[in-house]
Amino acid sequence: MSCSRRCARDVTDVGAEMSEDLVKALDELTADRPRLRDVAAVARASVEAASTLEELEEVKVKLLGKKGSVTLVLKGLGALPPGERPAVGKIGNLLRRLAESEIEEKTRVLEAARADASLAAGAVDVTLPGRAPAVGHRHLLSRITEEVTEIFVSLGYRIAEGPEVEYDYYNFEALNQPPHHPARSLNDTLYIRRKDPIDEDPEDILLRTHTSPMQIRVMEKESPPLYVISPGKAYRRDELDATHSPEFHQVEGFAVSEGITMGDLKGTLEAFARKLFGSDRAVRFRPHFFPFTEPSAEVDVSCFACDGAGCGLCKGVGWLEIMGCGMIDPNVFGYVGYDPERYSGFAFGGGLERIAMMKYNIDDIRVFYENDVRFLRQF
Ligand code: 2NL
Repeated sequence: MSCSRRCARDVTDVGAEMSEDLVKALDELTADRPRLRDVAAVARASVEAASTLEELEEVKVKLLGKKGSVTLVLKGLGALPPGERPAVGKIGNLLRRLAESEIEEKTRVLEAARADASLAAGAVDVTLPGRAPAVGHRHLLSRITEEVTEIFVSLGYRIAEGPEVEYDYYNFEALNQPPHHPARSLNDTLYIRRKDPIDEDPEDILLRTHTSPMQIRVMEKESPPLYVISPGKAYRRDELDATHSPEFHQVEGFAVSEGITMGDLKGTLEAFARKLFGSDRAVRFRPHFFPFTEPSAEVDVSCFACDGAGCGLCKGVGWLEIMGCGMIDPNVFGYVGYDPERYSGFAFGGGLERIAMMKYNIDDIRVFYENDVRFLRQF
């Protein structure tokens, strides 16, 4: 911007010198011809007064057009007494050169000004400090999912992900929950109605209630030994409150081979719990019931806030429940075509929100889904 303004001034200065010679000559020649002096003065003043290129064009017509004041001086020569003609002719020519050169100079000045204005209108000031883009990071749930799966990957497991809309067969039946099992209740499960309920049972597809159906799919397709971890979304008919959400995240895993025992299950989950919650954690297995494992247990870690003494986090119990587990029920092996006399295995599962809430002392599950960056950016 400053350059083009400086250039514009330079142009004016150079032009002014050229015009000055013409003005001086005209001044001398028109000393006793006031009308011609006026024509020169008006011509210069009107070029000077033009403030836009459009106005300058009008001035040009008024001075140098067919009926322009300067043109008329030259055109009028014929009507003058012959003795006057050379002197007036000379003045007329000087007038025309002066008008032309002043218009030309002014054109350059106004063009430079117009370029300045349009630059300024769309200006990017490259000297201003940059605006740093806000760099985000992964969501706490994504990080916890990765942290949990990475621990199992380091133990030799592989990750299997699959559909969130499932067949009733994979979600319930093959997991030893037959048609009248209470877990299949409409009150707990989000069934999906098909477009054509005549062809198919309208209630045989649903939003999976856990990620175990994926594990059935892997077992059905492949043969032991298998070590698989399966993270993902799961859905239940829950009202959203501080501890429930109809959409949540789970991680389940299983190991199947020959000779797998409950000792392997305990060692694996102890290693996992200590890696996630700290090497000084105690781990306990509390007998429980799940339809797909027998025997079954719930896994607790000693509360890392109070080290087992009892506090607000563990509600005075000294222990935090992190997941469920058990030895895979022989009936499940029946569904996937494994010989339960030859193979055995264990399985486990837990809610990822629950694990994150315990690890980071979060008391309301809704903060995972509300996308309030004031919460999210702390992790
Ligand atoms: C829970 C219970 C558990 C499993 C999940 C499982 C999967 C297959 C076979 C057998 Cl394919 N079991 N998963 C087993 C025991 C417990 O989780 O309520 N977690 C929050």
